[in-house]
Amino acid sequence: MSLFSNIAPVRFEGPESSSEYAFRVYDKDRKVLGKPMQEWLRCAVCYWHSFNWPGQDIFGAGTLPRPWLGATITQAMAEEKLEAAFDFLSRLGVPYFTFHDIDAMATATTLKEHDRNLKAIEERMQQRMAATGMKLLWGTANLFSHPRYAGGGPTSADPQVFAWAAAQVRACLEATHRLGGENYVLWGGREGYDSLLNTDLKRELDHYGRFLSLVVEHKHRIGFKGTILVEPKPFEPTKHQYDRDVAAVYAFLQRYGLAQDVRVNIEVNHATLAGLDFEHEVAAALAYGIFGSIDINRGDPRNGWDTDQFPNNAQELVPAFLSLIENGGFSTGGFNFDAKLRRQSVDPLDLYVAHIGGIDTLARALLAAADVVTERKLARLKAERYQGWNGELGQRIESGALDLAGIADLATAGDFQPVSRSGHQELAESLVARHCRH
Ligand code: XUL
Ligand code: CO
Repeated sequence: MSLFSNIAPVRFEGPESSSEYAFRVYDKDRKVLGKPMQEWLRCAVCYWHSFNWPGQDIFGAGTLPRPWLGATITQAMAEEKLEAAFDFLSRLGVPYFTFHDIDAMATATTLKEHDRNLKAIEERMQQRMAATGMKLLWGTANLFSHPRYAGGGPTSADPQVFAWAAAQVRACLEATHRLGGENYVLWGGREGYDSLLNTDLKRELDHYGRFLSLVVEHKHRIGFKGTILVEPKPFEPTKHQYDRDVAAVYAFLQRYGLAQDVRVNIEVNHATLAGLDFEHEVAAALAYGIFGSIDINRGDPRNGWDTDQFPNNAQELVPAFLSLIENGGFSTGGFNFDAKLRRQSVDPLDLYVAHIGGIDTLARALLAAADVVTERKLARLKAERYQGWNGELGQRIESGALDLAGIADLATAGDFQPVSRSGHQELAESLVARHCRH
C-alpha cells in the first residue's frame, strides 16, 4: 500500500469512457503506421517532480503530501519513496521512468557516502524494476541543487567542484548502465553565468568540453551502449546557459569534437523560453544528426519561466510529430514527462490525472500526424515546392559541380527570371488542423 494505491491499474477504455482514470486515446498496442503506440511514444515518468518535489516554490513551502520527504532523507525514507514511485508507475502502466541520483537516494555529505547511498538505492531499484517490468529511459546526476554548485559544476571557477561533478557523474553513469538505462542525460543546470564581468567564458567552455569528453570516454570504458544526451535551456537558473538551444549545443559539440557521440534531449518549454518553436528544435536536431529524446512538458505562453506543465494541446504538437514520424520514431529516446503538478493539486490521484491527460494528448498528436502522413497531401505540397531542385540546374548546384562563377554565368547567360510560386502555407496549416479530431 502506498499513497498512490487507491486506484485500479489504468486501462484503455476508449473515447466514450466516463472514468477520469482511464486512457481515452492511448491504446498501447494499437498499431499506428505499423508500430504500436507504446513504441512510438516510449513514455517516461520523472522521479523528481512526481515523487521528490513537495510543491514548494520561491514564495512558499511544500503543499503536496509526500510523507517520505524531509530536510534529510534517510535510507528508510528513500525506500518508502521508491515503493510509492513504483506503485504509481506500475498502476499508470508506462514503460519508463527517469531519475536524478539525489532524487532517489538517501542524503549524503561526502563522496564516499554518496557512492554508498546511491548503490544502496540502486539495488532496491533493480529489484523493483525486475518485479514490475519498468525500464529506465535515462539517469542523470544533479549538479545544480547543492550550494557547492552555485557557480556551476563542470564550469565552476573551482576545480574541486569540477572533480565533485566528475565523481557524481561517474557514479550515476555506472548506476544507469547497471540498471539498463537507455540514455544518460546532462542538463547544464548552472553551466552558464550571471555576469560576464566575473566570468572567463572561454575557459568555462573549454572545461565543459573537457568534462563532456571525459563522460564519453568513460561511457566507452564501461561499455555503456546508451546515448549521452545534453538538454538545452536558454536561462534559469543562470542568466545565460551555455547549452542555450539546439544550435548552440551543436556548435559546442562540433568545437570539442563530440558531435558523433552526444545528442540532445529537447524540452518543449526550454524551446519556448529560447524564443523558438518546439518543432524547430526537433527539426534542427534531426537536420544536424543529434536528435535524441524529448522532455514533453510545456510552459505557459504568458510566463517567462519554467512552469513545467503537462501537455494538453495535441494540435500544437503535430508539427514535431511529423518530424518524429519522418525519422521513424525515437531510437533510444522517448517522451519524458518532466512535468509537475500545480501546488494546489494535493489529491494523490491528481498525479494520475495529469499523466493520463498528457499521454492521451501525445496519442492524439500521434494519430493526427499519422493521418497527415497517410493522406500524403502535405508531403506532396513540400515535394512540389522543391521540385526545381530535382532538375538539371538544381542537381548541378547540389552536387557541387558548379562554382560560384559557374552559377553566376549560367544565370546571366540564361537570363533567369524566377517565377513566383505559392508557398501554400495556409493549405499546409489546414491540412494539419483538419486531422486534429481524435
Ligand atoms: C530543468 C530540467 C531538468 C532536466 C534534468 O529545467 O528540465 O529537470 O530535465 O536535469
Ligand atoms: Co528537462
